[in-house]
Amino acid sequence: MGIGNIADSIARQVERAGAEAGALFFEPVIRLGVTGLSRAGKTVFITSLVANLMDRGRMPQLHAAASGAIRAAWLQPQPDDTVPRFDYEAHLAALTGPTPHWPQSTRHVSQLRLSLKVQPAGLISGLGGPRTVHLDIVDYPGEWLLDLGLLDQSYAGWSERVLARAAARDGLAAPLRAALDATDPTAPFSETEAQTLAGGYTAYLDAARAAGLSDCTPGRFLLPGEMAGSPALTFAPLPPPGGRAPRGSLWREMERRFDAYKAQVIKPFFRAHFARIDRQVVLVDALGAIHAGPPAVAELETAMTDILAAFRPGRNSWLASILGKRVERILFAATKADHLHHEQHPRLTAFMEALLRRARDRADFAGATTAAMSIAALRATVEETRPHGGAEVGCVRGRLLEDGRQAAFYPGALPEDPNVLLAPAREGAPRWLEADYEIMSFAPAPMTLRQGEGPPHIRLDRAAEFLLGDRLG
Ligand SMILES: Nc1nc2c(ncn2[C@@H]2O[C@H](COP(=O)(O)OP(=O)(O)OP(=O)(O)O)[C@@H](O)[C@H]2O)c(=O)[nH]1
Ligand SMILES: [Mg+2]
Repeated sequence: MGIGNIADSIARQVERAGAEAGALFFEPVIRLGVTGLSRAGKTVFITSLVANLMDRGRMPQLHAAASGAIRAAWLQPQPDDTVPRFDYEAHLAALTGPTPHWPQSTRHVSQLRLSLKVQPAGLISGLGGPRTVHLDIVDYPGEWLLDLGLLDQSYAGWSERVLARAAARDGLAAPLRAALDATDPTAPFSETEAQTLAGGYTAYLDAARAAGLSDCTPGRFLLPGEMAGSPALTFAPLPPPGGRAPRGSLWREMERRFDAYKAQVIKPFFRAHFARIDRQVVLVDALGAIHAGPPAVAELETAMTDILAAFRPGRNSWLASILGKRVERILFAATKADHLHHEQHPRLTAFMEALLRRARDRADFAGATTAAMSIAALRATVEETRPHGGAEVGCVRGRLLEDGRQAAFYPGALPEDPNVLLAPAREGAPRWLEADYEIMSFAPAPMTLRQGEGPPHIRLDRAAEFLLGDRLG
């Protein structure tokens, strides 16, 4: 028997053994968490990623796709029976149908399993035959990560912090403050009053979020899901009672509900979903924050620091005790980069890096590899160059969301040095002095997808390579 035949024969045996053992015992699972604050682009990201992993023609920078190592990709029932399935088909139909539109906002955690048949190239790795790698994608709101910070706060401490912040948000918090001024925390508890106060506090959080502000705890107030109206979600911060509040008072019941929120809302989420994640992408609408102004950028920086705290095991002893494994890779992606001509993308990435630097400097990611990128999960624009103020500037053109008209758009030049944005934000400037940064909402462009191609994107393939590439080789 020649060397080649021996190799073939071994290969066949290994293949058979591998197929049997593989089917029975070992099919690796990658659990990819996708998070970001509300409207950051999570649903569009997951939909386009899955579509582009199934039809890989637009994924040249994902090596396993370009080399042909990924032989097939298909959706499977997910392993977690009690988590809602990510509604991939409906979201894809929205984005790529005859009248393309953005998907609905998401109210809860959801999950999807994509299975990949992978046949690595090369003699040694080829011996084992194709193997199946399962990719479990979990979509969850970044606001829920912010809640981690509540675990080591008392109700009194949380109330004080929240009300101090509300005091700095003049106009937004006026109705809430008026309601609280008229409230006696030591008065006997009444459900009607609790509901009114919780409603007022939620309205304040909604207004803060609409103004582009990021710090909006408790995260579940904005996205209550099936828990809407339950006592654990019906509380609000109160001014200090001045001494120990009596039993049966408003303060004591609010305090009890705050503790119930921690035990029955926050902890179960971290245990069931967060603790099992291997790879994480944090999506950030950096352009939206820049457009909203320095206060929004300042809040975004704070929120990112708080979000990153969740990836810092050891800081929170409860979290450290439930973590089954470490998150190995974390990608911070500025989304919606198709609002900018590509010549500006490096500046957006530099802004992302600067935004995260403080948080990263403080965080010990325990060996996790991190990266920052600018991406568009679904490219809704094309680029063009136009005269503007005596020079040629790079614009983008697309279909406007409000009236469907085609329009070219120049968002303003992002500074080369991100500190031009971060310094005024940190110093509390109310608005940008130097420039204005516009933003326009584009609708997804009508498209005819060619055989084997997923929806158009910007650097989704690089994002996938960073997040998954090493496990698909
Ligand atoms: N131009 C452009 N807009 C995008 C892109 N991704 C998201 N958007 C815009 O951002 C909005 C929010 O995107 P989603 O994917 O629904 O965001 P999300 O994080 O799932 O939002 P919630 O479920 O509400 O938390 C969309 O409705 C689009 O207007 C993109 O790649 N390009
Ligand atoms: Mg969503």
